[in-house]
Amino acid sequence: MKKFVSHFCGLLAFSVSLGYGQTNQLQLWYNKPATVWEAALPLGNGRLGMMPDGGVDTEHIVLNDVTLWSGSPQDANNYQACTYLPQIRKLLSEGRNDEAQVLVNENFICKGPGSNDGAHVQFGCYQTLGSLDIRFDYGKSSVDSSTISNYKRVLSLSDAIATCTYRANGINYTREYFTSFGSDVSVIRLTADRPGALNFTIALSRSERALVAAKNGELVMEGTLSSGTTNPGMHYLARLKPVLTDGTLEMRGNQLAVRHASAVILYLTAGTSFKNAAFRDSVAAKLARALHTAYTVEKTKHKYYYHVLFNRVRMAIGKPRVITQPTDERMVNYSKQPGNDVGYPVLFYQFGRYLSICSSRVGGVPPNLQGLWANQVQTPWNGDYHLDINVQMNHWPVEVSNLPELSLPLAALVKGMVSNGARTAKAYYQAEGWIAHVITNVWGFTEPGESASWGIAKSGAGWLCSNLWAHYDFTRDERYLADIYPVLKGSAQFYNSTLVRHARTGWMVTSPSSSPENWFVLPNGKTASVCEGPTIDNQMLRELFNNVIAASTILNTDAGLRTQLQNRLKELPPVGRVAKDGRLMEWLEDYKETEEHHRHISNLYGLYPAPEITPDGTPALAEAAKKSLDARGDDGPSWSIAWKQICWARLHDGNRAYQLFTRLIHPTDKTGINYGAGGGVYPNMLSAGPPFQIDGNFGGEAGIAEMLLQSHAGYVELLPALPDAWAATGEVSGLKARGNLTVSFTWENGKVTSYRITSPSIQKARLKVNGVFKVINVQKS
Ligand code: FUC
Repeated sequence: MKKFVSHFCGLLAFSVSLGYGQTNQLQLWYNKPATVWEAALPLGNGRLGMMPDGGVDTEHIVLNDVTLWSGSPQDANNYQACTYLPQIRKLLSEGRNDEAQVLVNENFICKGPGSNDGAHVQFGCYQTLGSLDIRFDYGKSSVDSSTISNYKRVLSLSDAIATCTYRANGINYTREYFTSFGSDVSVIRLTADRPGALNFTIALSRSERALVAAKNGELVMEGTLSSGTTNPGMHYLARLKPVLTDGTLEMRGNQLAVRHASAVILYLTAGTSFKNAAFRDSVAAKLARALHTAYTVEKTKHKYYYHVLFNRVRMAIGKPRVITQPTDERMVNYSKQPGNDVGYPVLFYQFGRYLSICSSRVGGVPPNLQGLWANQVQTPWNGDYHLDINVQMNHWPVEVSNLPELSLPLAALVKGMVSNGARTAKAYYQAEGWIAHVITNVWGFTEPGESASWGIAKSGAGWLCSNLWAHYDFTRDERYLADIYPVLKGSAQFYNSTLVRHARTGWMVTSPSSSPENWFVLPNGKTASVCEGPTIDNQMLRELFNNVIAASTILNTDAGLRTQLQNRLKELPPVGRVAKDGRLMEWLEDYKETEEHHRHISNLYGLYPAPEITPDGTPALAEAAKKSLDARGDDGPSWSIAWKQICWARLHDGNRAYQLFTRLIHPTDKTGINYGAGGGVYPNMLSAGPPFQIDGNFGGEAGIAEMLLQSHAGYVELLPALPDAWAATGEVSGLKARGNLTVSFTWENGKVTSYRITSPSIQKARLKVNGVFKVINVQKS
């Protein structure tokens, strides 16, 4: 048992006794192969991904490269749009939103098809790299999953390694898979315990735009995606090289055949021309490096680099126990009786951390709607970056879960949007700064989407800045702040220079805008979504302006802008406004929404992620937020359920947050798009919109962290929303709080029993523990 005791700091000395070494806590495991993609196990090294299904006669492995996008950079700005702006604004100020909406649709959206059918247009689409299929030949006695024994397929979150083992015809077969954080290659090692018993063919394929050839004992697959124009799009290359201990390797057409081997290692790597003209050389170099590294060394390197990130946080709820049920059965049992398995939320939490590490890396692109795991050419919503919650939610857990460097790919993406966003600001608003609307891609798209109903929402850019600020707020890294400051400043400048005075109230508001994807009924009975100053914009603006004021003060720059923003803050609509029915208003007017249970809860932006509504600071608004949540209901896609979970955590209602979490992770097999009720997780624990969308995993993970630790209200609070089901006993170590604090604590019967807070800098911290406020001297780490 691992045990360490820190210096005394309040209450009892902090000690951790997480029994991970002895149990199989951090594993997903199954006693049968995956028969659907949503049961296959996701592996990734932040760039390459693979999802093996563990098949017995044929192993089907979906392959990914996180940079593989069709499309190309474009200018879809409508430079005439700004001439319609006065008219659109006038109609809105007169309450003729439905007419304004028609005008927006005609003249104020992007040019061309936008994101519709992304794989065939310039917007583009994140795409699967293809598949690796291994077809086994077991000799005369045919074998399939019904005639084998001892089948087990495992994903170890502790090591980011998957295995598959079974016994057939008296022979034990094993496969071990990892996408190496060492040489940046995917590795699959196959063995049989009877010499020469491995016989299989290997094929690479892709449903379009692929040339596959077997040459020099390798498989090579390459192609060029559509750019959406007559020019060629992104190039890609995948190379697979088997290394045999014995037996023979033959080339058969465009496949390889392994005969009579006892152990074979497949090395596969891939690359794309995305920001890398020399990608063929990189692929060759990575493959060569892996081939010159002993397997055990490669595996050790892989684990080492993974552990550096993964091992920072430990968590246990209840006493660790040996898990006897396969994960798919465990999920079903959990959803029936969650109280019986308090370890399952920890598995879900750590799975989220695993998914962050596997789907993004410093220097790369952020996780998209499916992280980096996609099995289609035309992925749902183009597997893009949605800015009205999804890509931001993908990053909600990374700071608190002590993976701060995984915020940086998002910061890089946003920096890359600024120049196009400045063109969009000019084309539509004749404005300073930069703006992006609801969707973006790796090509820097910032124009409004192709339909007014969703594409004109204005909160996306400011919301991205909220994520960028969070990395500073958690780490207090001033070099990083200086680096992203121009992005925050440009965003504030855009909004500040485009606000208009609201006729009835005199407040300064955005126009035109919308509350993401939601519609309302006008007094004339017509419906619209386009409006002035939706609540989310006002909450986001206050957060952004305050952050820019703070940043410019820290960096000692732009005093003039600071004063302007300080004055502007006084002219924004108030923090929140309560409607006649007690709910927090979503729009400036007390409109009724057309869809009572709409999935977005954008009027609660000020509750989470922004810190302006708190039970202690704004109790009346917190009550209104509760009413809003109750009225919207608990259902929705996983990301929506996760957002509600985290909102209840901020409202300090642990039991309600827990109820939402339990709903979020109910087992599902539904894969057809459902915007309304849905949610759930697939057998492989990836979350369902449906279809598979990774934001529910990250949102649920962030929700668990928020139930245990909060630091947004000017102090660190331990166990702010602990549900009764987790109260008995638990411990966490290595979570992060704002101010570059590392926080560890234990609890029993709902009370914190020991804690330790450290930081690299000498500082004091305000702490709320067991309901008592105190100021502590933080220990130097
Ligand atoms: C937003 C959501 C949808 C879906 C899509 C990718 O538009 O409203 O539910 O998650 O993003």
